Amino acid sequence: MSKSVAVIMGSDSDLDTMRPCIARLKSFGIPVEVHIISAHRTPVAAERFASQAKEKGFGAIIAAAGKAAHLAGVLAAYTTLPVIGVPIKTSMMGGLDSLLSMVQMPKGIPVACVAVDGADNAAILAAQMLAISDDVLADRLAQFKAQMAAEVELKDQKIQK
Ligand code: RP5
Repeated sequence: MSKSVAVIMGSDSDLDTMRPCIARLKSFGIPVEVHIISAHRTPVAAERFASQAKEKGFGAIIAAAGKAAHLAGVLAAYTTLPVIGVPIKTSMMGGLDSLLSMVQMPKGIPVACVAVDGADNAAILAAQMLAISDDVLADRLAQFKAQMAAEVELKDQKIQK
């Protein structure tokens, strides 16, 4: 059984964007726990969750937030687990605000960050992190990549006709 991954969102309004992340993690057989925890609205819960995450058996944390998107950074402050941020698209600045809030971390507290609304890639990156010490998961990732390559090759063959 592989380690689990926590998917934390700043708001329930982030859930639809994050559904592909949750589905992808499950497709790899990774146990997932999903929570709504806000860096600003529930900061004590953010500290509590991140402080306990490693001993609870999580191998990585995915944190999705928009606007002043400090969630990933706050979680990273309280854990040695890798934290992957998903900046959520916003109506005001298209998610550039979320991206910069998330990625411009001070030296010493890194956050890995995928593209705006990059939920699927966050799941794949978390799986790759866990696969470093999980050969079964590494095989599933290899199969996933082989299938993706086969689909691209098929499309290439189709346009040759
Ligand atoms: C952030 O503000 C959330 O992560 C969300 O992306 C955004 C808007 O939140 P709501 O006002 O919809 O709860 O904290």
